[in-house]
Amino acid sequence: MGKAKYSAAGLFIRGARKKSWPRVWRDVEPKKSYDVVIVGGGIHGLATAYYLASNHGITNVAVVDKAYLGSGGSGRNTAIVRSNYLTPEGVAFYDRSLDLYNTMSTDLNLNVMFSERGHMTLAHTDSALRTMHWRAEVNKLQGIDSSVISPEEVKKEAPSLDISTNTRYPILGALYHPPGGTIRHDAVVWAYARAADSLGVDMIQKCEVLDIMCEGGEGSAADSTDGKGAGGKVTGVKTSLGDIAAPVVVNCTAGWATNISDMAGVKLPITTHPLQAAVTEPVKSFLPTVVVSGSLHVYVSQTDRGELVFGASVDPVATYDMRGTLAFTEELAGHVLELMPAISKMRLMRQWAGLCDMTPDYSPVMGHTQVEGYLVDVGWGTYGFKAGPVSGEQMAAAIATESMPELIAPFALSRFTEGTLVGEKGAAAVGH
Ligand code: PYC
Repeated sequence: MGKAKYSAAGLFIRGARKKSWPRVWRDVEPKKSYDVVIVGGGIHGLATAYYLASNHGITNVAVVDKAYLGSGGSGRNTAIVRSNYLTPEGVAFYDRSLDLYNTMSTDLNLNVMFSERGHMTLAHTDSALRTMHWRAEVNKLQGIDSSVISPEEVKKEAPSLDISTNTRYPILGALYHPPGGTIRHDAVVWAYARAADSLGVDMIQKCEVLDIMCEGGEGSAADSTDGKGAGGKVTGVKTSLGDIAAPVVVNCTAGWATNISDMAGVKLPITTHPLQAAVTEPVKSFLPTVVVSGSLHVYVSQTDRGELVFGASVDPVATYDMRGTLAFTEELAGHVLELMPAISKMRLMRQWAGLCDMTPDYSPVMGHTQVEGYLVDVGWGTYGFKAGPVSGEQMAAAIATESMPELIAPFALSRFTEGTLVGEKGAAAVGH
C-alpha cells in the first residue's frame, strides 16, 4: 500500500515544529494593470475569476480583498443550498448553482462535502401552507423535486420534531426538497481559489479598494436611464497597495457593496443588515435533514461533526455591526425548543454574524451598469452562498461576451426603474 502523504503523526509533528505548509495559492504583489479586477475575495469573486479563466481563457485577472479570502459572507453563512424558490427566474438560476455544486468536488478536485440531505420548510399557518403549495407548483413546472408533505411525513424525515397539535405553532405540513442540503463553505472558497490560481489568476489579500477610477462621465451615473456608458468608463482601482489599471472592474462584495458602488457613482437600492447564527456542542447524529421554520424564524442543520448550526432572520436595524446579541440567543433558544423540546440540555458554543445586503425584491443585482466596464454581482441578502457558482459562471460570461446571459438578465439593475421586480421574499428561509 502506498504511504499517505500526511500521516496523523506527520500532521502533528509539522504543526508542533511549525514547519511551513505548502501554499495552496500564490502570495503575489499586484501588477500595474489587469484585464479584469474583481473586488471581493469571497465565493462570488473567486468563482467569477475561475470561470473567466477556465471558460473564456481570460487569465490576466486580479481578485482583491481588504481582508483574507472567504472572510466575509462566504465564511459566515450556514452552508445551506437549495433551489426551491418562488419565481421561475429564481428557480432556474439557483438550480444551475445546485448543478455546479453537485459536481464541484470532482470538477475542482477538492472535497466540498456536499451532503444532499434534503431541505424541509415547515408551515405553521394556512397562509404558509398556501405559499408552500405555490412554490411546489412553480418548482415542479421547472423540473425541480419539491412537494408539500404532511406532518406525519415531516416526522419521518426528522423524528426529533414535535408534530403534536397542542403546541403554539403546530406543524401543518412542509415544503420538502430532497436535492437541498449543506456544503462545507470554506472548502468552496479554497477550491475556487486554488483552481483560479492554477490558471494564473492573482489573488491579493489585505488590499483595500479606496476608489474606482473612471473617465468621461457626465453628471450622476444614477440619473442615467439608458445604461452603459452614461456614467463614463472604468479605468481601474485605487487600492491600499497602489493604483491598478483595468478596463473592467467587478463588484463582488457583500456588506460593503453600496460603498464600493458609490465609488463608481452607481447607486444601489440596498440596505445592509447583520444576520446572526450560532452553533452547539457536537452530539450523536439525530437530524438527517435541513429544517426551516419561517414562523419561528429559525433554520437548523446538523454538521457531519454533530453540531447543530442555527440561523435566524436578519437583525431589524440596518448596521455594519457584527457583534452577537443576547436578544438573538434568547429568541433562538425559545424558538428552537418549540420545535425540538428534547434538545433543551444542549449547550450553545459560539455565535457570530455576517452582513446581508437586502434589495427591495430579495433578488440580487447583477451585470453591467451605466458605467462602462463596471459590473456588479451584489445584493444577495440571505441567498449568497447558494448562488456562488452560478453567479461566477454567469458573470464571467457577461464580462467575456459583453452581454447579459439569459439566466441573469432578470436581475439587472434597470429592473428597479422598469418595474420588473423578481419577488423572492416568499422564498426566504425565514420571515425578515
Ligand atoms: O434562504 O435557505 C435560505 C437561507 C439559509 C440561511 C440563510 N438563508
